[in-house]
Amino acid sequence: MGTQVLGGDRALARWMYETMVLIRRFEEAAERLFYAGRIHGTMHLYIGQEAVAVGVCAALEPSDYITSTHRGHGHAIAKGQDVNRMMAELMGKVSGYCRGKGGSMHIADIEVGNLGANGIVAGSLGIACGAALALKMQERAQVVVAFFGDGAVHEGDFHEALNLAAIWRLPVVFVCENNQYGMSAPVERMLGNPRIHEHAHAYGIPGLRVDGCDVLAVYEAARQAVDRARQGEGPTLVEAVTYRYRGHSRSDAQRYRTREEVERWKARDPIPAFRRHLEAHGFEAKELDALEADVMQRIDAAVRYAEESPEPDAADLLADVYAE
Ligand SMILES: Cc1ncc(C[n+]2csc(CCOP(=O)(O)OP(=O)(O)O)c2C)c(N)n1
Repeated sequence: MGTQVLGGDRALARWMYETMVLIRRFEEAAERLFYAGRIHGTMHLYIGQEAVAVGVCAALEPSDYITSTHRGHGHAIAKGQDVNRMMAELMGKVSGYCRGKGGSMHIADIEVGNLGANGIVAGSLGIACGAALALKMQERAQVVVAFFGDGAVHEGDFHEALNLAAIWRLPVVFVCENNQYGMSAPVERMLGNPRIHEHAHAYGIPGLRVDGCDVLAVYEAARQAVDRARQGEGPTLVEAVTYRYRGHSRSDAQRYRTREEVERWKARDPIPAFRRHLEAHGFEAKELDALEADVMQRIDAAVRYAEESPEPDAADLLADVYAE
């Protein structure tokens, strides 16, 4: 039986499933290490939102760029970053992306086009506009995606970025991951118009709303928006409706939501849903099982790599704080 998923692009469908599973297993391992006291500071898990990072990054070329958020592990993995170096960074090891000095919220890799995660809500939008302006001035055909949460829509930066990108027709795609909450604040209580994609209309640009639990739907919307940006037609706001299964960060008692609500969203988990879709379109269960086992081995290897890597030298504490 042949596959009709993604018009028969079996390799892309496989990559999407593999990458969603890789993100999930990476974060489950990070969560275990955190509880075991092996990761310090805080951490914001992306579990539940994997279809957004993967659907969007599947629509990008390797030379395109992304900017990310405090919940950025999924974006980094979907853009092709190395899970060994990511895990080492979380554990504060010298083999990590920032030589162990950045941690969970500061993972970047210019080589694969991730201009960086950062902990400033709405920080990703302005950085994306700056990069997109540079690309436009240099007449390069690349695109920048800014990932951000619903909480960023309350910030002035969101509005300034959409306006500038619109009037300058920047090659940027704004991807809002509406996971329903900014910390403990539900989106309906924080926004006069909680239909976030409609905010695009105020700036004269298209706004799309998509099911963020459906990786193929996210991919289709992202493709439209990326094509538009690449053709010089300017920005699009994509709102992906999704949910985070874990708390805001590792210190969240989650009193603002019910267990029933979480269970309702978990019933729509994007990973088993896509697996069912693949199996209905010609993928064999044993092929997907093997793929999952391989992902688990890569994660186990990443944890070993991080554990066996040396701690940074105290003498390097102040190195790389400023660019020379
Ligand atoms: C400018 C700014 N204001 C406040 C904070 C504190 N803060 C950190 S994360 C967060 C909530 C972000 O919610 P959202 O943007 O929806 O992203 P999510 O955590 O849901 O992925 C807040 C208020 C911050 N880091 N930066």
